Amino acid sequence: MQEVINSQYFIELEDKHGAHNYHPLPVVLSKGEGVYVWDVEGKRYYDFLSAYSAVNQGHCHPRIVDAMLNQAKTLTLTSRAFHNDILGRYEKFATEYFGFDKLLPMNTGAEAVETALKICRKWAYEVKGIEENKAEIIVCKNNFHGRTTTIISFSNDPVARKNFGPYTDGFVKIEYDNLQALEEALKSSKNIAGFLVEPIQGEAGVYVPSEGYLAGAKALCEQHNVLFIADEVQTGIARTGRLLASCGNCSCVDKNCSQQPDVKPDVLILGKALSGGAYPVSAVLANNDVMNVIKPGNHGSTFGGNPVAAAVAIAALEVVRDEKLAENADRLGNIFRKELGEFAKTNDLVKLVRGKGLLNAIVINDSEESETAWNICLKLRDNGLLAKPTHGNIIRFAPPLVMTEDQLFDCIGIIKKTIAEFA
Ligand code: IF1
Repeated sequence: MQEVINSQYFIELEDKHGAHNYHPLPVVLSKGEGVYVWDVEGKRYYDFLSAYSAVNQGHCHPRIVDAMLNQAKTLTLTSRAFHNDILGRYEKFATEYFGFDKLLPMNTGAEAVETALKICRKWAYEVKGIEENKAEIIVCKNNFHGRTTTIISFSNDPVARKNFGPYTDGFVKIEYDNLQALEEALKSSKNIAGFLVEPIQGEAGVYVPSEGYLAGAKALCEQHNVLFIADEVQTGIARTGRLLASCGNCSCVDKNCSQQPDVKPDVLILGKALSGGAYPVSAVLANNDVMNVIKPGNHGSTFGGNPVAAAVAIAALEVVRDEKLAENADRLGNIFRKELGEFAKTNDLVKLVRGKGLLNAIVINDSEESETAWNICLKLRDNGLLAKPTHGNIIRFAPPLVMTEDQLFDCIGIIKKTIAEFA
């Protein structure tokens, strides 16, 4: 008997031989190009997750793939025990691009967050003068910053943290989007070293804070000599319609762009789209007064800043700039929220649509524990569009930023039709 090689076959392989640490939508992909992915049966879908905003530049972008292949044929890894001829070029390019003195290269988002926390603590002891082992970092309720032991120590998601203790000390949790809570926390202790924040809370359900929150938070941090640490792993690199969601260093429209007040983080954390999804590349950026606390031996990674990562990241950032992806995300995002906002008024199932740029979510009129969002995502899949719930009642919509207006209207049609039919 011949074995049938279909989607079910690959799902069973993973089920049998892989750890069960995910609950994927039942679809098995084997090819991607731009805004599209194909399953093993050859069915084409619009990708409305973009690998959690890693594939902002679109699947298999030829410029990024070429950069990766060329570098892979030349030199893949030296470790940081030796210099190589591309890391410095990448560091110069990326620091100028984002407007910081220095960059520390890592691989995954969680590693970059860990790096930022270590830099912040060391700065607290060596520059701010906090007593050893007393530094505290303020974080927000319902945060998502990754999966390491320290990061889950300050998560409040029971699924992410239960039975992984003992946890790392030194974190103070406050309500997100609440400047008064931040001010109280800053005043409550002289040992506060930093404030770690997502400019938009992704996992919490694409929660966009009030206008002025980030600028207000930055000002409070400055007043208290505390580092403002922006986790832009998900929101960064054009996703929200600007180069960075937090930062006034905006390359999306022009230098006089006034969409948001200038907020320049003291420490900027990037990942995901820094490689366009081609390769794990993350980084922490800061100015010399902060980054110079890191000395040889304090921190590192075998693969961090490797030649392939450096080549890929340069190409990925060039694509964002040359193809004006921030502007496109801004323009298409406005269309998306307008269209689905109007639809929500006529449909009882959709409560609201929210987001910024092409990081959006719809909230379904059902409980957080319901399976409605999941079931809608199954129907969206059947209709050729892949999205994933963030909670039982919230669906995130984050397509690649290379989408055209025609494609977007096609997708809006699929989403409206699917939800209208879902009764
Ligand atoms: C998973 C969410 C997205 C992040 C922010 C750091 C990291 C992430 C703001 C860590 C990672 C991912 C990881 C992914 C699910 C996911 C996610 F749903 F959990 F919230 F994107 F929306 N900071 N986010 O969002 O980066 O170490 O994964 O490279 O499968 O856990 P990483």
